[in-house]
Amino acid sequence: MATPIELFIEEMQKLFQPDEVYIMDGSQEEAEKLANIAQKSKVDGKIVLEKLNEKEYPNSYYHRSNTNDVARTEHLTFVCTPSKTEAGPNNNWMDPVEAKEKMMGFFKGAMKGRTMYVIPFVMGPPKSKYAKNCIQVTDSVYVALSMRIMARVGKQAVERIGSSSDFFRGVHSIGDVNPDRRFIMHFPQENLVMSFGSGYGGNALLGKKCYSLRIGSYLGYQEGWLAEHMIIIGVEVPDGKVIYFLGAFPSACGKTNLALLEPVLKGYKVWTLGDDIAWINVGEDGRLYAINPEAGFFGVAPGTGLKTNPIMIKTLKNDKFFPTLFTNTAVDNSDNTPWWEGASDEIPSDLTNWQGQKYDKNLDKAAAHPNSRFTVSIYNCPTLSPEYNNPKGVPISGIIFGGRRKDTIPLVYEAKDWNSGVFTASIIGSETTAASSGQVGNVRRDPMAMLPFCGYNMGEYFQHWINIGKKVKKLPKIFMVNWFRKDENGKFMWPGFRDNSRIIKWMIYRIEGKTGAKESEIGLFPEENAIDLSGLDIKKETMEKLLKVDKQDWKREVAMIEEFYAKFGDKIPRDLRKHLTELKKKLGL
Ligand code: SAT
Ligand code: MN
Repeated sequence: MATPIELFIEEMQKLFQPDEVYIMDGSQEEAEKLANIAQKSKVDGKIVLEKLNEKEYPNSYYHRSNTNDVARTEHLTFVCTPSKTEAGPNNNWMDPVEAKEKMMGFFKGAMKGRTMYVIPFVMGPPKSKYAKNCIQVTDSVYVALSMRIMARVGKQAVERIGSSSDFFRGVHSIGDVNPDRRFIMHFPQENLVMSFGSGYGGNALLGKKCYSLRIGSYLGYQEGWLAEHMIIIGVEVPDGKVIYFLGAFPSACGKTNLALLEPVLKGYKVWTLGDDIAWINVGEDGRLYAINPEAGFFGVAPGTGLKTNPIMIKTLKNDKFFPTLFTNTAVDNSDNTPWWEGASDEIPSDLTNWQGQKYDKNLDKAAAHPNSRFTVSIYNCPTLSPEYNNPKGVPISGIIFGGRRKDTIPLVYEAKDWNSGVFTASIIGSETTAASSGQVGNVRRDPMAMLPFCGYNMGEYFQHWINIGKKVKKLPKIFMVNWFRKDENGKFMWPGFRDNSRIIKWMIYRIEGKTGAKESEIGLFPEENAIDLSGLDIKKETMEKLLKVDKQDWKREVAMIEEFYAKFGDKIPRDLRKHLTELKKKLGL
């Protein structure tokens, strides 16, 4: 008798009518074979992969996408639940029957003349009871290779699934890369995603945002855990102890830099466990434990350099894992290396821009696309935590939330307790960035940095957070940070990057009860001189400004929060409304 996996492949083959079917085993030889195929294939008139300088960037390939396919397309992303309320005002909704019909129209025969790659993968450490089994099909060799980097691809997934039908089904075809025929449809109740018309990470690597966050958050709601848009790090302190943190920031707000941080403070070290997604469970001892479902980094290239993120540069130049991919960066023709703004101070003289033309600094805004990306294995990372594959995950002591705000939000503050922390996270606003198509620089509400990724009604999601808190015996402390506050002249006031370790040190002191805190309208603040500023040239008044609660700013903020909450009607938990009322009272509103 055919297994559910075999039946799924057969069904996909009938639907897509590919010339060939290739089932991935996850081996290095296979990856080399696929990279060779990609160097000979064209999609949309462009060679899929081009080999880069082996000496400078071992195992690395360059990919240029269609210029219309460079970011997530939130307006084409749908959550297809039986009722619209289940998806919530935070999602685009389509009736599941209608959505499937639409997708079937696109999918029928879409792989004629192509190969269908079948990708079995596990999200999470394969020995973990928290890990999940998945199969994706795709007709893009670029997507297949990217999946090998981002997930644990191979036979182990097939073995774990066995004769069960309990696995995620990801159905993807790059189609004709036409934005008019592009949709990313999620069916949480069926553990299924259908995606057509895009090869871009968040739209096409279905194990990532689609499964690990949108479907994952729904599964977590059903099963009593959390799927979050968070980094996982272990911070080693001078006495050798390691304290584990989660950190949630909207896309392109420095998450990856924080995940691979090289602290300026002596005796401190950051161990990396993940830079984008965390699955969080209540462990047997009643603490929160996090695993990283992913196996690689899909990071924004621009701004990544030896000064801002030296460990990522080492990761990208490491030869451990095959392959590493660069997408929509520029290429330095003098030595065939990838280049992006911030890779070096000087702009190389002979660049091909991300669109494939000779770079002209008078004509082009930038040589690399602002959302150009690298895709690299986490095993290449020299600061990879030895706990990365721990099936239990790592015990969490602190959760850091953040956003990109030029004003209003102070450099750091702490929530008084779990529910205040949930409130603080629910009101996050952030300036939009290039990771999603649309305008850059507007402030939009992005609770828990999950607005584009929560697969069900966000009001219920907030309640789920509150409920999880009730199940946990030793709750982590919750902090809010803003590295991006600017002065009157539009200059960043806080140096950021490696100096952010100073803020983390303060958090650890708070967690260990080594320092007190001052009450304010919005939360607990560092006492005078409590942040270690040794060796940093920063004025006392700048620090005061960075830690100020400006009532005028907060008045505007409260109005935006009320507007956002109003969208969810009575789905907003009563406790969060109470927090908002209290905040208004404290601000004298
Ligand atoms: O969604 S992606 O993973 O493609 C990028 C991001 O927004 O973090
Ligand atoms: Mn992300």
